[in-house]
Amino acid sequence: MALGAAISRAIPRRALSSAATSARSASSWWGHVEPAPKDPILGVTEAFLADPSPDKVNVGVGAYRDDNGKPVVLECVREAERRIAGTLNMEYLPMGGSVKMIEETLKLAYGEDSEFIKDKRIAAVQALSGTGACRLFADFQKRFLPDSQIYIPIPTWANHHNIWRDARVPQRTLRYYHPESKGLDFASMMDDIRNAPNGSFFLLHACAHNPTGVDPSEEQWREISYQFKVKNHFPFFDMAYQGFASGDPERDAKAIRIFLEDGHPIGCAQSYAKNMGLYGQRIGCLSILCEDEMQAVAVKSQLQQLARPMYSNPPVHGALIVSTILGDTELKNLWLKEVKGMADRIIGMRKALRENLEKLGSPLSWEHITNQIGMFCYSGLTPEQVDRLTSEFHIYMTRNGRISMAGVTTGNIGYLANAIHEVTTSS
Ligand code: PGU
Repeated sequence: MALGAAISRAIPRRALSSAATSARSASSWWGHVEPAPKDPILGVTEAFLADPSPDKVNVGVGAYRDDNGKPVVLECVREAERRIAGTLNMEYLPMGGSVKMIEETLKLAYGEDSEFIKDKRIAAVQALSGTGACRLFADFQKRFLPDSQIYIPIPTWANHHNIWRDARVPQRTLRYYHPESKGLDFASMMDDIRNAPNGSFFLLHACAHNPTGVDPSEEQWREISYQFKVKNHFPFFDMAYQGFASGDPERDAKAIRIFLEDGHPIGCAQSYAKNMGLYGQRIGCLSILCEDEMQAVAVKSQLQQLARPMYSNPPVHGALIVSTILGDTELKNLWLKEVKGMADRIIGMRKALRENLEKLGSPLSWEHITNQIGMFCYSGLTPEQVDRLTSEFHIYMTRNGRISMAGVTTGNIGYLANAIHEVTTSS
């Protein structure tokens, strides 16, 4: 029964105010609700699933596939699940999540021997994967610095805009990508950092920038960090792909380590969706480096306070998997090997896609496919060319021309290259 109908049956009509009855008849409580636009990334998967073609290829969502195009559960995860099964209870976690999982997770971002961890200067809570960590931070920012804004790189993962919009934090643009060179627009980026009001918040992708696959070099990160210091800006790192850029989680934390060395307070969103393949487990961490332990205790308590009315406490299973793997040397080493394996397969596919396009005699340069890193190739295909790939070849990707290299396999690469060649050389 519709909610409106239920209410009007339960309450005598005369008891309702005339305004309420005239404004909304029983059936029109939600009459003003328009269908939401499709999500630019997850909507691609929906369209892919609905396509009956046997040739269809999904290079939309950033989810790793093996060389047969199948989703992967890492061997370290399987083993952790075997160890967990039947041995532990499923009671609520504390509001801030699993202490053990957080301990191990902070080591990945801040370093195994981080003085900040030892000094208990980091306020950290388990989060609903990377998205939840970003959202919790955005809400925290709004609650405690309500007049602040955030600078967001252009382009970025589309959901960043939704997250800070829903947290009601105004957004400013940080120029990042140079379409002609298909590389970093470092000069404009530095200008925007210099021209922002002192003490601004900036969202930075720690590694494997989504969607461009373009990261600043180590030298450039040092310059960025220096300028942040001069301007007293706050860096918030979204690290959704630690391990996917170089194959080594330690190397992929370099940008964060540079900022830490330079003495910045930082915020950091970590996710195990990609690097442990725990997508649906929704397991991640939000951390904020504070001035001292007392401040960290206060900040953590407020993060928990934000989480409590939203989801009370985070889910337990993913946290158990992560802490089982990272807390055991043998399993951790297996994980590191498997992360490297995933990153290497993607790097191999980049080379192969470029070679395939060059062999087809493409007059265009495809060098950027191998220059870019991480899960995505920002191909430079126009929205119209993407539409043709979908309608004529059943190839699904986001309309910004982003190809999830994780979905490219030896089985589909020839077909994909041919189709890209076709839409970029004929109209
Ligand atoms: N941050 C960045 C930069 C991301 O690319 C993603 C996921 C996330 C955070 C959030 O990941 P969690 O699963 O919440 O940990 N981006 C993927 C996955 C699909 C999506 O849009 O959520 C993508 O394809 O861009």
